[in-house]
Amino acid sequence: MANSFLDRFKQGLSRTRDILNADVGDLLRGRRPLEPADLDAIEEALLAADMGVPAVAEAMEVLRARSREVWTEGRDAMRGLLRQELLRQLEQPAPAARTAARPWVVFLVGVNGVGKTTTIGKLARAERAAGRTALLVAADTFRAAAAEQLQVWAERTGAAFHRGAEGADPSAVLTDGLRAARSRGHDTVLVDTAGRLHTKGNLMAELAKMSRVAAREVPDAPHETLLVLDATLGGNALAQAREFAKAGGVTGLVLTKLDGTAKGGVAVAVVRELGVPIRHVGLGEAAEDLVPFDASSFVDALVGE
Ligand SMILES: Nc1nc2c(ncn2[C@@H]2O[C@H](COP(=O)(O)OP(=O)(O)O)[C@@H](O)[C@H]2O)c(=O)[nH]1
Ligand SMILES: [Mg+2]
Repeated sequence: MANSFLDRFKQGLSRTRDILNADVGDLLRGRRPLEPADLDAIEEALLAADMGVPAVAEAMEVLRARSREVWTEGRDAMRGLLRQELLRQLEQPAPAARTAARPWVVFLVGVNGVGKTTTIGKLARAERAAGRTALLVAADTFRAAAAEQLQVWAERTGAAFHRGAEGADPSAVLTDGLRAARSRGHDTVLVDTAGRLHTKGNLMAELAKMSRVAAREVPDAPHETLLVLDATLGGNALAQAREFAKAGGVTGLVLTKLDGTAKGGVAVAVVRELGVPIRHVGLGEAAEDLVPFDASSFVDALVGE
């Protein structure tokens, strides 16, 4: 099981890992004490993988401090040190475990195109596989096509579906959806939110309002708010993350499109920046291409051989 995650991460992160292995693999293998120029090369490779300046600076401080001695500890000692550093930066307290709350309400937020709707489809599949019923709520009312796309996922995964009219107030659609979930006894409600609004109204204010509305219908809802970030955007995903974090309430991250990007290091940057854990990683467009995040396998896939 653990190995299959590692394999999938490895596959997904192969382009990011290639940067590190091609440019500095020999240095990390540590057959000699590293010179300042070697350390600069390692730093550059980490930045090229989009780990972000603060995370890289912190890791390099440790590598620089120990580079003169650690290589004598044998093959891969430098790599081990880097691995430890990245793991330390990626590890976050685990989110509160799922309670008996029913329905369990999850919001997915993020800008257009990052993969919110697709991720809901993948999560719906996982809910169904776990033997739970799920209702997908199309609160992205900006485009009719958005609701239709979600409906396709509902049909594909055997989940129930709720939508409002195009251009309807997202909070009103949400209220109706949650009432339907309660009366039909659904286990889980997955809420697809808009990355843009019809009105010039502020998206963050709208999302905050939706949270209040949810709490009125279901105690303590939303139980999770997952911010979806597109790994291919690298550092730009970080800027988006900051905006959404300001709106508050983000309990976890989903990092999509890790397959095929060389910017997988952005995982370290966003966790460090927001202080919330990555919950899932998207490794493709199909329903089964969502993997629970595991920091240790992820770091192995990133800096392993
Ligand atoms: N390669 C890849 N594509 C993805 C992934 N997640 C989503 N996509 C694609 O990204 C595009 C936008 O996804 P969508 O769910 O519509 O984004 P939304 O606007 O945030 O709802 C679609 O073409 C998806 O198939 C992923 O993990 N890997
Ligand atoms: Mg969408």
